[in-house]
Amino acid sequence: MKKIIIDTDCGIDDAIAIMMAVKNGLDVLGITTVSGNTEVNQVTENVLRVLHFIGRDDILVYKGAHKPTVKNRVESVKIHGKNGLGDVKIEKAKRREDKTPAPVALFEMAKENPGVTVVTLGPLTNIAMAINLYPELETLIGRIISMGGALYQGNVTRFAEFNFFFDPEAAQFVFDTKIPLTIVPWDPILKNVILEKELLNIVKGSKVGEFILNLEETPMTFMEQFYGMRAAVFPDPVAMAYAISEKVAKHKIIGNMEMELNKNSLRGASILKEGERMEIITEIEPEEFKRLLVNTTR
Ligand SMILES: [Ca+2]
Repeated sequence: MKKIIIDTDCGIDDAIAIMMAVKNGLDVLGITTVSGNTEVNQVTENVLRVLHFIGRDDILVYKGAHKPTVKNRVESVKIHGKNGLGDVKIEKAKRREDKTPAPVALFEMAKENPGVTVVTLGPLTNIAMAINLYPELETLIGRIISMGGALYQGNVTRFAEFNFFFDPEAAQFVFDTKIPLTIVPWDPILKNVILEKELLNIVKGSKVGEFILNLEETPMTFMEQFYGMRAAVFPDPVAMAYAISEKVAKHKIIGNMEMELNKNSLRGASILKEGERMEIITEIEPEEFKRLLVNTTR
């Protein structure tokens, strides 16, 4: 079983990604939480509840950063609702998070499992902080698979995608390390939507499936308003799907990304540059993604 650590700002699509990891047989060593889609205390609560829902109260959860590295004006993302899960209700877990802070836990898990893959579903605040505290992480982490960035079109500003926009300094900090890096940007995700009609078929007759459908209700309304179609969009699950099966990437390029850190209208944009620093997924294989989503509902 492939070992992974998940770092998440658990909103709607993070919840689906976490369930996807577990249901497709990844060995989830632990989950670290970070502010992003919602505030870190709520994020932690959401992760505990999602794990409880799928009967995995054994996976330890570690709370991480409350704020981005540099104070940054970020509008709250209405799409994720008051509780970060589109206000979908889910039973409270009977346990709390572990007392170890996320960056420390990241180091300890990587030390015990050198070569481990870290899948990041939120801003990179915890990861940057952990590497800053424990530079050995540069050789202990085998790969980071990160949902973040936009090549041509953002989802927060015209140019910037939410995760990297929320903490661009942390993203740049991670880019500047030697850890092998796979970026799953917003652009191919927006082309990999599943129409409501098809989603209904995929999730039919399953408790997890029904939960996925309820979670996707708000994003589908958002998609309808902005793109004129009721369709579900899966940013974090696509990154997780790639951790499960590389076939999910139909096309990827080798290149570099640099974060715009200046306080101008481009702040938080990820600028594509020539180089060999990272692999960037540019096209998704829809059938492979759907196969893993179907497994998630079983
Ligand atoms: Ca997320």
